[in-house]
Amino acid sequence: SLDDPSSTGHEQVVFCQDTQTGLRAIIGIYSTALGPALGGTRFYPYPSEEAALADVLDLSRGMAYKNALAGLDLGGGKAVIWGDPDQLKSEPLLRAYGRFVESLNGRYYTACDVGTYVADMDVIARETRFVTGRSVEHGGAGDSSVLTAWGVFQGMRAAAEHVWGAPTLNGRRVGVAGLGKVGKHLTRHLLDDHAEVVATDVDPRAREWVRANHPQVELVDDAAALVAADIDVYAPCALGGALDDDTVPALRAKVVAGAANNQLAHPGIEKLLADRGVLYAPDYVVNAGGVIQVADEIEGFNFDRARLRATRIYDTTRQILRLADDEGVPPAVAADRLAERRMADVGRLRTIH
Ligand code: NAI
Ligand code: K
Repeated sequence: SLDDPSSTGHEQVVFCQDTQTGLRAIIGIYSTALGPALGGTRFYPYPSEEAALADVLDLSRGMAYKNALAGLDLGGGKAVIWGDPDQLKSEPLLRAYGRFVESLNGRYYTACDVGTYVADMDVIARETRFVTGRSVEHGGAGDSSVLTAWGVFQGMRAAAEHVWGAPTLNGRRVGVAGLGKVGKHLTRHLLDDHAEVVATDVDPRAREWVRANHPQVELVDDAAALVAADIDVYAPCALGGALDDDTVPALRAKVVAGAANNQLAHPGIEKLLADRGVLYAPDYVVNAGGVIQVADEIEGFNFDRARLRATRIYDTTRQILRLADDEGVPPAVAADRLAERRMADVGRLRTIH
């Protein structure tokens, strides 16, 4: 609990303040067992410091698991800047934040998250070396949604193989909820694989993009209509909490695999999905292509190398689904076990000499 910080298992939590610029940030380092902690900076108007702390503790832990399963030599961390980015964000504030990141001497690498952008990383980089997700002009990896979508497609192939026997979406009907940066790329991969795509987005511009570029894609009114549609695979690519007590009973798909973070509205949903015979490919496993893309930048960005790493999400997802069957647990539990095993086994090596 928050009353007893040692109970959360984090290595380090750093509170940062710069009164001049209004900066209030919290950097959470869950684990450096596999290497420096990597995770983005969320700039968000939290209602309270307690809410900001709860979020950073949760997100940094999630990054440790995601990075471990992505096969990266990186631990898990995350940062939050508490405030309204529209009002507060400035060069001095970002640079003040960058100095705090630098002060951790490489125990934490930052990147983009909700409320922060590539251009912000370029500003932060004027104060610290420990920042990734920078602009292409600065040697950065650019838009991480490219490999996020590629990785989701790979995870979806593994799930399709597990359920239907062949690692392809050929002939399947796939419902894509959210045609943003990731959803657009994913739609293209699915069409290339000869899937039928049914999609939805609240933004009329996104719907217009589909009509203009992929007229064969069927558009439905909203996510509820997509859930109830006759689809084989459901791919949540909009916001978190897509799978809840209302959507799961209505879901007709046999597989859920998508980019959105935190797709399960609460822990009980896992069992609800399993009881309905729906295979859920854990979000943090299949959406790791983005972090793989920005992590590659630390070595000097090479797109082909990063793409190859993201392609391995197919193997990891397959391994997790098999482990889940063998151990009789939901895929998300199997994923956690695999991540914990790697952190323990490889992390141990890093402490013996
Ligand atoms: P985005 O903001 O570009 O796209 C989201 C799209 O969803 C927008 O077009 C929006 O209009 C639509 N949308 C929002 N609410 C909706 C609703 N209720 N019904 C239907 N459509 C709705 O975001 P992006 O980058 O494509 O990310 C999508 C998801 O994947 C997010 O949850 C994000 O956290 C997650 N993710 C993204 C990564 C990346 O590299 N971009 C990496 C890992 C996860
Ligand atoms: K830990």
